[in-house]
Amino acid sequence: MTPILTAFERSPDRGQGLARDMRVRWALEEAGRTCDVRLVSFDALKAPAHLALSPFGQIPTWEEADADGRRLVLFESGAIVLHIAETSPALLPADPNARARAISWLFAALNTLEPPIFDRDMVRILERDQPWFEARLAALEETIARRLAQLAARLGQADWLDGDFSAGDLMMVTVLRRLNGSRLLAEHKTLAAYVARAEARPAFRRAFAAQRAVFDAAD
Ligand code: GTB
Repeated sequence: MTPILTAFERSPDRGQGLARDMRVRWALEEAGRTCDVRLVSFDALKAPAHLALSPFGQIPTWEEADADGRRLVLFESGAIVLHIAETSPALLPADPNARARAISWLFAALNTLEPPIFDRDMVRILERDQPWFEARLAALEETIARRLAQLAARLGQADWLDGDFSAGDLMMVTVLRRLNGSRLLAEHKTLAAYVARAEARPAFRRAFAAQRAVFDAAD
């Protein structure tokens, strides 16, 4: 069975590659693997068939069969990327300590950077008319600025966060891309260059083009 990834039938990001199937598509490209993509409408996300895959009614999900034909269903983009990375030296180093550090960066991207960065976008889209809008946005941007300064300090002049490119960098860049074009990212030239370096990878470009083609076909 070819693995199946679910993605938005019509992504609200209009093909910018910000939906969370993008990180799975990119990981697959880095690993030299393919999958089938099943597109899901917003209504179908909350229907029983999709809820059986994703308890929260979200994309992405992942279905595959192992060598014994047992079916594996995964949800949560971090778990899916880690699952793919575990079988690919292009995404996780063989050395156990380096591997554990790369996984730390993957979790840092998801748990420490992504919440305020994602919330900033959601507040700007959904809460602009609320009386708390300015204060909430300022608080989120202060948190993001602090985290970016800390991340930039650790990256220094290196190309990647810990040695070779890894799933940790992949996840971090998918999160930082939400800040492309913002003052928050531009203030850290090394981080902006880090994102651009990752976006120039052939695997990223192929994954980006594939998700973009979905949006263009639906437009
Ligand atoms: N923690 C989960 C993961 O990492 O997999 C979060 C998954 C998630 O938030 N999925 C979103 C979803 O299915 C799509 S990617 N949302 C539907 C729902 O919850 O009902 C997030 C996203 C949201 C909005 C935009 N946008 O507006 O551009 C882009 C991406």
